[in-house]
Amino acid sequence: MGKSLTYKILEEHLVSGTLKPGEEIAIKIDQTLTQDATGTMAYLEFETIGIDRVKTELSVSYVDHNILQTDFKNADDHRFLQSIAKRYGIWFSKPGNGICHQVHLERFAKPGKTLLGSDSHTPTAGGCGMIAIGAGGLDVAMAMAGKPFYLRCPKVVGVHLTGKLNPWVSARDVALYLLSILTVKGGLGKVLEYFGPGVKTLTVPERATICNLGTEMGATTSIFPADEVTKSWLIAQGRAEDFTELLPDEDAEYHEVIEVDLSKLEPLCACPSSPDNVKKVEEEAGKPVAQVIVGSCANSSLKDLLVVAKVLEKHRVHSDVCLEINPGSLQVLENLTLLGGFEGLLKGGARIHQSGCLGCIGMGQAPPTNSISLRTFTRNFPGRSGTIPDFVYLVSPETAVASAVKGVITDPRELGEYPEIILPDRFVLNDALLLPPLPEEEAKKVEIIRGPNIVPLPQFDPLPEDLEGVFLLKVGDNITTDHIMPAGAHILPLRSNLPEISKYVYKNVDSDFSKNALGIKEKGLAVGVVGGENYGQGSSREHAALAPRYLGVRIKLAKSFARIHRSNLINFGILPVVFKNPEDYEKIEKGDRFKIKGIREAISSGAKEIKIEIEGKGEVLGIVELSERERKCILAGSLLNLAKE
Ligand code: MIC
Ligand code: SF4
Repeated sequence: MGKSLTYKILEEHLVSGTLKPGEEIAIKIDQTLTQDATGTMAYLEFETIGIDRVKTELSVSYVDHNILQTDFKNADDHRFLQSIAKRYGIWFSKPGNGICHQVHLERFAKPGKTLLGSDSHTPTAGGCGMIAIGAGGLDVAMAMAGKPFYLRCPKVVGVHLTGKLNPWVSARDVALYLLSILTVKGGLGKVLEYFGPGVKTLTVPERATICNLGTEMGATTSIFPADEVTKSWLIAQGRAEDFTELLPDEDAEYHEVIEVDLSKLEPLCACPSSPDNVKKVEEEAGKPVAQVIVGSCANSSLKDLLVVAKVLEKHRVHSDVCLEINPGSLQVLENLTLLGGFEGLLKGGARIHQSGCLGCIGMGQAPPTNSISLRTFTRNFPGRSGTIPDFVYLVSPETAVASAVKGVITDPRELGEYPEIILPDRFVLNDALLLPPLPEEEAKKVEIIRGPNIVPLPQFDPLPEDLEGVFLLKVGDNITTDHIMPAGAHILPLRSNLPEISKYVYKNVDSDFSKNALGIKEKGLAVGVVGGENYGQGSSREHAALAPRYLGVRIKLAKSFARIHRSNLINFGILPVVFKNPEDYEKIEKGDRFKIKGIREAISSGAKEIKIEIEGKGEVLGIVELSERERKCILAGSLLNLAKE
C-alpha cells in the first residue's frame, strides 16, 4: 500500500519513534509561529532555556490578538515582543498586519515543511501542503531552541472530495458538514487529509478555511496536497520558488475514509453554542439578527470579503443589523481596495475594522443582550463573545452577508445569481508591517524591553511523594479552555502576568475557584478538578494549565482529554488522569477529599494505573498513560525544570 501525504512529511521529519498510531513520535520543526496572547509567555520560557538565536529555518512573532490598547499593558507587550524578535532572529509582524494564520499562509507557508504554532488554528497552513500543528507556548519555545516536537502518532483519515461546490456554498460549509459528522471530538488523534478530484476545485485560501476548522473537530492537523492550485497561489504571492509538488501515493493507505460530494452540500450553520451544533441555514431562516461579523483566521481572505462587497454593491445592510468586517490581513485589505471592494463595503453600510482577531477572542464586538450574532469565526463557545448569555451562529461569508441585508437568518441562495469574482493572478504585496530578522551580530546588541506587566515565571515544585487534596470543581463534557481560562478585553492583557491572570481561572463557572484554590494550596494540600469527555478542547493557551498550576492544581481526573490541553498540563506538572471506569465520575462530588499514596513512586516506575482514595467513598481507579519523557516532566514539576536539569 502507498503512503499518505501526512506520513510522507512526518517520515521525512521523524527524529524518534515509529509511525504507528498512538505511539509517541518526535518530529523536527522547520518553522514556528507565535501570536502575542500566547507569545509573551512563550518567549519568557524561551529566554529561560537560554539559547542565543532561534534554531529553526524560520520563526515569526505575530501581534494580532491583543491589539486593543486600553492601557499600557498590551502596548508594553508589543514592545517586549518586538525587542525579543530583534534579539533572537525572529520575523516580527506588527499590529495591523493581520491574523497570524492568514499572513503565514500568504508569506511563509511552504509545501512539505513542518510548522509548530502557539495557537490552535495553526493547521490553517495545511491548505498549502504543510504539516502545521498547534501547541502550547512552551512546546513552541522548545522548537525554537531546536528541540523536536513530541506527539502521539496520529491516524490518517482520508477525506475523499468529489464534485464541485454550488454557487453560494463555500469552504465553510464543507467544514461545517464535517463537524456535523465528526463532532468536536471526532478528530482526536487523527489528521484529516483531503484527496480526490474535488481538491483541484478549491483555492488555497478555501483549503485553508477547511484545515483551520479541523481544529474544532479536535484533529491533530489537516492537510491538502500541494498541486497546480498551490503553485498558482505561491506565484501570486511572489514565491514561486517555494513550490514543490506533493501528493499522496495513488494507492495511499488511510485508516478511515470519509466521502464528501461537494456538489451535494448546502449552506450550513453552527447554532449556539458549539461548533458542532450544525443545521441547514434554511432550518434557522427567519430569526432576526442584530450583528453580523465577517472575519477571523477561518474566513477573511480576499475572496471572502469580495463576495460581501459584491453583494453590498446591490443591497444595503438592513437597518437593524450591524455588519462588521475584520480583514484577515493588510494584504487582503489593500487588494480589496484596489479591486474596488472596499468602496462596495462602505456604500452598502458595513463597519470596517483593522486586521486582527478582534471580536473572535472577545476583544470588543460583544453582541447586544438577547440577540443573535452571526459570525464567520471559528468558535461559538458560550460567553466567548463577551456577552453572557450569547447566541452566536457560525456561518459562511455568503450566509453572513445575505442575513445582514435581509435582517434575518437567510439562505444565501435567495440572493439570486452569484456575483462574478475574479481574483488577481498576482497579489499586490506590502510588507511594510512585516520586519525581517536582524543579522546575528546586530541582534546580539539588542536589549529586551520589559514593561511592568511582564512578570517572570515562578518556580514550580516537583511532584511530592504522596498527593493529598480536595476536588474543588466538577465539570461536564467538552469543557473548553475558554471555560478554564477565559479571554476577552479585561483578561487577555494579563497573559504575561501569571499571579494576576490566575484570579480569573474558571471565573464564569465558579467565581470563587481561584480564591478557594489558593486557600487549599496554603494549607499544603493539592487541588483537583474532575471533568468529562474531551476536557480542555479549543485553544492552545497554556495559561489554562499554567494558571491553575499556580493556584495549586496538581491533578485533573477526566473521562478523556483534548490533545493540546493534555500536553500543556504535563508541561506544567499537572497530572492528567483518565477514569478507568467512566461511571466512577458519578461517585465524586465537588469538595471531596482525595489521597494518592506513593504517587511519585508510581509515576517514576511507569505504573499505568493509580488508586485514588476518596474520603468516605472508597477507591477510584485512574489510568495514567504517559511516555517516559512525560513521566520525567511530571516528576520534575514542569518541562522547564526538566530542561534546566
Ligand atoms: C483562540 O482562538 O481561542 C485563540 C485565542 O486564538 C487561542 C490562543 C490563545 O488563547 O491565545 C487558540 O486558538 O489557540
Ligand atoms: Fe484569532 Fe480567532 Fe483565529 Fe484565534 S480563532 S487566531 S482568536 S481569529
